[in-house]
Amino acid sequence: MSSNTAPKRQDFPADFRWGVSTSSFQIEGAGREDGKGESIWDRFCSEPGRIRDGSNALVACDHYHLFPQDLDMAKALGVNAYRFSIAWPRILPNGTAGRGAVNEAGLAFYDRLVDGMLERGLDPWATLYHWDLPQPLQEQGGWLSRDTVGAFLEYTDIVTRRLGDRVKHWITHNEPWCSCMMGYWEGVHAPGGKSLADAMQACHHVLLSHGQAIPLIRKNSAGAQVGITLSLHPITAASDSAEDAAALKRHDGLRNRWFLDPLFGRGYPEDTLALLASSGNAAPKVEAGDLAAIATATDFLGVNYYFPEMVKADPAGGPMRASLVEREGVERTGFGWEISPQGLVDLLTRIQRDYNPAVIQLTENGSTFEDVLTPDGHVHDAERLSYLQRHLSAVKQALDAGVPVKGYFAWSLLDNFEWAEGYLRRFGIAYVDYATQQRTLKDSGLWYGQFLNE
Ligand code: IFM
Repeated sequence: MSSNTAPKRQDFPADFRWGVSTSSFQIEGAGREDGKGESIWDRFCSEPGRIRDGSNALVACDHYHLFPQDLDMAKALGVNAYRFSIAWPRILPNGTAGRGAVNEAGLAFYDRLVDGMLERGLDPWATLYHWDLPQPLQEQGGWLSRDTVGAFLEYTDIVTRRLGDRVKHWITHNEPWCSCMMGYWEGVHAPGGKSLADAMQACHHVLLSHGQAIPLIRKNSAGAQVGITLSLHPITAASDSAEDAAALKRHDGLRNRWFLDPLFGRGYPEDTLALLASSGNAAPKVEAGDLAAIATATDFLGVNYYFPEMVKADPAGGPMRASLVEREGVERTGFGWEISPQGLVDLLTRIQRDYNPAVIQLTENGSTFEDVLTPDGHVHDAERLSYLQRHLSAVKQALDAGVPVKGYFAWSLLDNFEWAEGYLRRFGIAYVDYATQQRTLKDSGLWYGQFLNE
């Protein structure tokens, strides 16, 4: 199938999982309702200059109240799976049960949400951590503190005991790169840290909490499938030079292998560890048994794909920096991210070749453009539609090449709060009018529905 031809559902295996993806902080709103505690993102939003449009997510898409209509829309699209995340501060406003009661109203909300999915024939895919750490835990060090691993296990135990009878797909963490590197090193995400060493320590604790949570989830949710979702990138070098090849290896080490290697039982990559050691002693502290825990077997690897990267050597940039090359003449999304369906094929085949996971779930893929709700009541998002079609064709290509991709989740069902960009970026296949909370399926969403129902 050429990547220019619209794909057809029948081209995919009958048991392929079709979904949409969302996250708690980005859509729920109800930021101060029913006992929900403050998260690091609530705090980050309240700090001047952090969010580009000065907004916050206290209301967002008001999904907390409007979820029945959102689930109706997902059902009408014809998806059979719905990915969502649980807001830890809704369950444990103080972060841990030891320092405050479990918030029954928070658990009851996720009961209603999950039951709503099941009533509509949508398989619930729950992510336990999509970045909204309770602020009280941040005040104890956040992911820099090993105690947060214990707090995560406590939270996981409470949630999976409550929902584990109905939720049978669990994702421990969404994109540790973003929560740790953007949050503790680049300073552009909560909690706004600026230290590479901190980011690496945070990352280690996140991965450790993933590994230690797996047996707990399996105990509380009989027959559940458990995995982690990573944001991964295919990376190429700007030239054939040895310097650019070295830059590629360095960049890939931190971006991709740092996560994949330990999850697949190889420990942290030696070359990246050496670079970290020479970069202000930035390698994380790892205790005996940690790497074995991180390598605990999972049922699937969640992959989020958005864009490829190209790097060239940058002698002035310090050992961890390979400078990114902005390729000219390529298509880009509204965010400036390069559009490359071929990049998805390359990424998936590389993961299979190098790590051979039994199952890959494409847990996010999507794009942002300047959408306009026109007077005819439509959003003619031709670029997103084309992006979606071409990436589905890429998935098919990867399947044909023998990659075990078993599901595709479009990011996202709704336009939503796009972190440091606030509401300036619309990733939804449904447009949200934030003033009225009206949802309108964009042309891309209408097409996804036709594709799924044909
Ligand atoms: O909105 C985010 C999501 O929370 C995590 N993956 C990438 C998306 C687009 O930036």
